[in-house]
Amino acid sequence: MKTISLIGAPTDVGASVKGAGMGPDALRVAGLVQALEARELAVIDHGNLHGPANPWQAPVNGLRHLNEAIDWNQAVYNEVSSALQAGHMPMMLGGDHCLAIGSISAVAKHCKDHGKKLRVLWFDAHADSNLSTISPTGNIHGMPVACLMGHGPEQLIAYGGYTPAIQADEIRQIGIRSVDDGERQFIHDMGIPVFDMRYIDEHGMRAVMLKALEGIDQNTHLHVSFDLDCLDPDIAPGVGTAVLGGPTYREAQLCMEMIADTGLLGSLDVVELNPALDLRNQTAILAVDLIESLFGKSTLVRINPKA
Ligand code: 6HN
Ligand code: MN
Ligand code: MN
Ligand code: MN
Repeated sequence: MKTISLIGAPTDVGASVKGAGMGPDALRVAGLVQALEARELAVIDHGNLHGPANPWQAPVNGLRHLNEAIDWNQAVYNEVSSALQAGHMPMMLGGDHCLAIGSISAVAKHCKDHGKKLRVLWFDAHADSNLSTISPTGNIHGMPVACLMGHGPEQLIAYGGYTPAIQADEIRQIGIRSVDDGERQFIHDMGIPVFDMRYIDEHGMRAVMLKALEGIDQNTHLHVSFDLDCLDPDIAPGVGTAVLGGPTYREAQLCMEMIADTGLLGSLDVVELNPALDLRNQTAILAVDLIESLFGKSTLVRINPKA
């Protein structure tokens, strides 16, 4: 039986909208543990990590709450690393998306040490590829992809003891529709593969997922970094930085189902849930529903999906 390690990281230090720190508990209230157990998974809920309070300060040198972000990511890095070492599948419950720096740094180090190929699927409305010099906000949740690729404050780019944590060809971004000008240039210069909403509109989600999963094999560790603001705000209003025009319920389900079919999921981040902005916890309930599909719950009537 697979064991899932739930790791709550209740902070919004990377954001400027308050509330993402309540995300882990809202997911628990929405029945995450029971839903996973119903998938015949063993679940160890490690509870919530501890870290510095959010000082709600303005950015300094283009970075808001740098020291707090460093500490939270170290805590996430440590806990995700020990889950992987124990042979468990870490599921990091955010918290804002800056925490993916610690989580994915741990996963990348694990893959490096075990000779595994890494493929990160980054579901997001945003590119999260800002630098302190180009960010319009200074919010570190807008910077994790750049940090993971070696561009960021030195304490945020080397958790695993080497830098960059990941290469451009190890990540695919899906659902993007809000990109700052500086980010656009950075993504282009780095060669990060992006399936933006226009691409999804024109090619369809199935074609996108087939492409995003191209090249994986039995030795691949799939990491899903799921920013819930990827979803259309009509179905997922409980996020801090909502952007119109995201994937529909069925498109999101198809993504999860196609990932489940690979059998290669190795780790997961669920981030940016903001219960303070949600309606009767509906975004958390939707997240749990999608996570069930990610772990193989199927609505298929056919016994052989390929038939
Ligand atoms: N997220 N591009 C904007 C910024 O402030 O850098 C928005 C970032 C949102 C980040 O949702 O994880
Ligand atoms: Mn553990
Ligand atoms: Mn994000
Ligand atoms: Mn986002």
